[in-house]
Amino acid sequence: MSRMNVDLNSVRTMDTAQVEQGIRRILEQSLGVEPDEATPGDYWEALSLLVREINLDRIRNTRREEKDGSVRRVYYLSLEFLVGRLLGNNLHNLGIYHQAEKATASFGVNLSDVLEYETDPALGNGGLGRLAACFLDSLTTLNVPAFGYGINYRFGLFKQGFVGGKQVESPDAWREDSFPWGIEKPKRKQVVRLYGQVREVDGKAYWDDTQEVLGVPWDLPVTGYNTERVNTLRLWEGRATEGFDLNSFDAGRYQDSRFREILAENISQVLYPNDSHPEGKELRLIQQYFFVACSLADLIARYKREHEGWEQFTSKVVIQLNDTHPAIAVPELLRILMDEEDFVFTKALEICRSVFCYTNHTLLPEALETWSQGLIARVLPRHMQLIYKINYHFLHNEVEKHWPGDHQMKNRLSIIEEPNNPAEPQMVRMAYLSVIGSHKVNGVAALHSSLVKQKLFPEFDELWPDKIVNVTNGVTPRRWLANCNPELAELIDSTLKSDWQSDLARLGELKVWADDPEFQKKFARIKRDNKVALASVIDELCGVKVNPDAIFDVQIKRLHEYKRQQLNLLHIMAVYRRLLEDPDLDVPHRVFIFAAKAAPGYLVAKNIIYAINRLADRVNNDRRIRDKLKVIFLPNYRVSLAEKIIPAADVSEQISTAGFEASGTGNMKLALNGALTIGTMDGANVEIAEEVGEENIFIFGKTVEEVSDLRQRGYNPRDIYQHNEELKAVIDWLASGDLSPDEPDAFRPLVESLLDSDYFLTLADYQSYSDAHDRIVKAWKAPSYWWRMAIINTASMGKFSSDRSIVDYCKTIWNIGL
Ligand code: T68
Repeated sequence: MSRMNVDLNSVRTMDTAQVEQGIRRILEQSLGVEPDEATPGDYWEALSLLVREINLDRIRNTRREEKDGSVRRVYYLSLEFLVGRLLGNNLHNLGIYHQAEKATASFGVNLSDVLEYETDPALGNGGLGRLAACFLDSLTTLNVPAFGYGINYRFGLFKQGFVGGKQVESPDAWREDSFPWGIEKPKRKQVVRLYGQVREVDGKAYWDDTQEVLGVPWDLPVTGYNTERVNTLRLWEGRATEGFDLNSFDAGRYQDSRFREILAENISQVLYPNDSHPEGKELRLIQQYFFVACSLADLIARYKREHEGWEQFTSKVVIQLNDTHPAIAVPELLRILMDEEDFVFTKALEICRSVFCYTNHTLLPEALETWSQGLIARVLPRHMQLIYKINYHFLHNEVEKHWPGDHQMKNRLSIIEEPNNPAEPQMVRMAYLSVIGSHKVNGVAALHSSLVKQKLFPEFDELWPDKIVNVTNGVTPRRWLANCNPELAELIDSTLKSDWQSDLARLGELKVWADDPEFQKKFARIKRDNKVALASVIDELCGVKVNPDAIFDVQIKRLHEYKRQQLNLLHIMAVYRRLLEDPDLDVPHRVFIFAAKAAPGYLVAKNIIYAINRLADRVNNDRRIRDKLKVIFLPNYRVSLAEKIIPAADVSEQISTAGFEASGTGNMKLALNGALTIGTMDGANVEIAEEVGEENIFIFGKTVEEVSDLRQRGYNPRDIYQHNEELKAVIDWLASGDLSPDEPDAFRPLVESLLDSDYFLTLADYQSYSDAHDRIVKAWKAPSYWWRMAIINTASMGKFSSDRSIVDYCKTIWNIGL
């Protein structure tokens, strides 16, 4: 039994008076301000410190209960955790949100203003980082003992602004604002070694002459819903080893000690802003090794505090690798077991294989990590030796046994990729290392997992038929419905009278209300209220007034050609032209809302942002179309902005080229909040369509098979351009420079990418996409039909709770009984 026995009735709460007293005490005694002089920021800090006290109590209890070591702990290793703001979420989880609301009101302040004061720790790029945060929430809610391990970056993902419509990036020094959640744990620091060389003496390896840096942990408490358990997210920060190294200084090696300081100080400075884009910097490899080495040393120390010997290690520890970013953990654990604990190689590898599991999040070839052999050999010489050893064992025992004498197969499956050109370096395939070092590999949606088996790792799937499995992603219903959409949560509460927040499948019971005019009215009213709230955010951030009775059509996600914001753009341009041709057109008012950051070095992505902003400028100021169309690009997309957009969305754009979006999780959040999806048969859209029924979703575009057929036949985007009059007109318009008279060639990168290669088949899917939008317009004109669909969408999202994902991981991957 790995769950902690928690008596749910014993979950302690506070009443309003206690919260009020707590706030007053902290204001006066810790912050030194009188309540009547305190700012909303002071209230935020006081309330956060109060919650922190409760969490610290609970974290101690959790640790006490686990001390007997009877449980298997999950260690979730991820370079990214996008946890979002924590105060509101914690108040909800602790069951004291309403008390806090009343307590702050008694001081004359509004809790929602107080919550706005919190900075959003942007320690991730996108879906992968947010998934890690949802999983921590669900692990805790399900009472699974778990740690998240990552890096406490000083600068999170860049802040995005627009200058003249172009993206500009500025650093996000989020920790410079007050952040009471992280607790430094200097006693748990670790020493990490880098560089140096390996000596072998009597068959034993010694890794010497290394540079050392310190990893100091910061702990963030992770609360769950309806549980007293508090798990920990432990984030490492790089520091120089104690003081100034006098020995090196005396020896005249000032350079060395400075080098070490500079290195240590840089390790945890910045999050790499590349989502699914290649990045080959030495510092990134060092970041990966740094947090892996700290985390493994930390979890092994914990294991040793609780157990004698290594016998139980594999039954008490499971380590999930969030993509290949922590893959260096495989040779690191092997190194510890062999060089420090005297295990023989085969036993050590067996242990690795029973504790590691690997989640794949992408099929994009350019996003599959490889490191040059020379770089690893320089930074981590012992690890490079061990990678060769794993590879040799794998190829000469396992591959040889399955495909005797097949040298081509050995080449294909080798962790080391031989270059086509001998002048190029050999590359280490981190995905292969992860597959070979793990006991399970999973994709993140059914379609994606089957493509992982068939296209990415077919030989591994043949060799180990049970290794590759699917766990469809999910989202936490606490943050993504209960907290961000309180009005809808209340309607559901009063309708169902059951705890849907911890059993999301219960939402299914809403289906009987889908045709009820009263229920529809309430559902629609809530959506409208949320749209009014978003309209004021839009006005504040963009200075544009939008009509809350218009269709709010949203595409919010990282900017990438495969996600096809450019398809949305082309279609909006066409809608605008139609309106110019006939301003009396009987169409509903529409607001197209974007939010997305582009990787700073990804020129076409930035070009798409610029084009959308220039179009927005034109459309939003054109009186001829009488406000029938507005285009909004909200700057600086992040978790807290998503929480405002998602409850207000009518239409959810999930329009990636089939076969490219591994899963998507925004698609789940939007449908959960009653938005209708316009989407391709890609990622988890396929499963969403299955759940809501094809009549309640707007599916368009080529399927994976059709995409691959088209490519085989030879795809020429210019054929489509020549034969589709409307599409040709909008592309010509884009190319004409009319939208950017000051810079007539501004959109050439985008136009060229569309007409010359169109790798992501934007043109091929255009007509089908435009037709799907026509179906949306038609549906909107019949409100009872529209709201029926919206309610069915919310009601059908039970499957997409991250609680279900975690239950799946427990059963199929971690061997943890619930
Ligand atoms: C996303 N991946 C998938 N990657 O694109 C999305 N990559 O389909 C899926 O729903 C989500 O993962 C969760 O499974 C990412 O977000 C990254 O952010 C990333 C970061 C660094 C390097 C490569």
